[in-house]
Amino acid sequence: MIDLNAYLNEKRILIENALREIFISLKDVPGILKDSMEYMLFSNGKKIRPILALATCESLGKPVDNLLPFACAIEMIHTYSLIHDDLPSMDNDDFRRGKPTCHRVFGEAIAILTGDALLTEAFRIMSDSRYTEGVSPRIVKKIIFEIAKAAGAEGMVAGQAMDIMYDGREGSKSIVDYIHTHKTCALIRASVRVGAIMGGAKKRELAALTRYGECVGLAFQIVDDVLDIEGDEEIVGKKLKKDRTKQTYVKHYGLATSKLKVEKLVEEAEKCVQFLGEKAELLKGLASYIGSRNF
Ligand code: GRG
Repeated sequence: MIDLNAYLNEKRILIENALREIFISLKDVPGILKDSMEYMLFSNGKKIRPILALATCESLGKPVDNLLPFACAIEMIHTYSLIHDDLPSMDNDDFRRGKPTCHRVFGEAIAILTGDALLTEAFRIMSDSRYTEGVSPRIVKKIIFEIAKAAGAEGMVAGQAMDIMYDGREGSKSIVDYIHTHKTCALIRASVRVGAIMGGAKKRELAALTRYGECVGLAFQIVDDVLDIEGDEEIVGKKLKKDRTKQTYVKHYGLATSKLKVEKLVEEAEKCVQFLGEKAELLKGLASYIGSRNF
């Protein structure tokens, strides 16, 4: 039996240490930018995306050493998205991860630049031979493409644009589905796929793991919508009940259906990884953790 909490802690430390190494290697960065990058990168995030990547690779029986820089890049892109999402021109949030948001501490211009720096550095790391030495160029290219597609104008940014455009409007089920699958799901799905690619997944395995990623990605966002209504601000670490004007799953499907949908998605995710046999336990555990999180 896997001790999931121990696994999550162990991997969080692994990712944080790797991020620290990357951060320390950045020498010629203006003080305020370095401070703001450090403030956000080492601020108690759950690291669920890089953990999903590592867990997928491990479940396929492959070591994660070569994957670690890519997992860090995913976390850096996620962190940039949170910084920009919190800006006054976007969600205008004062708290994130239980602390004042980046722009509240460093000002709006530096917060924008901190996001820009994290996004750009993520792609530098994935293409820097110092970090990718042991990986074939074909796999490196495949992974960079996967992450770029998920984070870009057809992925996370598309979802965020629609989220903003539909703020305060009636919207519809198909709009909320679009927003969730792009804004949140795309990067989570890509994290699983990157782990699968590095783990040498065969075509059918990759397809099953992709669906697993879609299920946990959507479940993750619906839980977020439920937490906005029912969560505890202290535990979640940000201001809640802020999504009333937004396109949320709860708005269009109701609270009970939203919770049921999460259960169904977790069940489907668990079925998707049955092919792993005993090795499925970890990904099943992560799916259930995502479906039942309270922060
Ligand atoms: C600015 C391009 C751009 C995109 C922003 C992801 C995102 C898109 C915005 C975040 C808005 C939000 C709060 C969505 C709910 C789901 C979500 C992504 C929550 C934050 O992710 P966690 O819980 O964060 O993994 P931690 O703090 O644990 O890293």
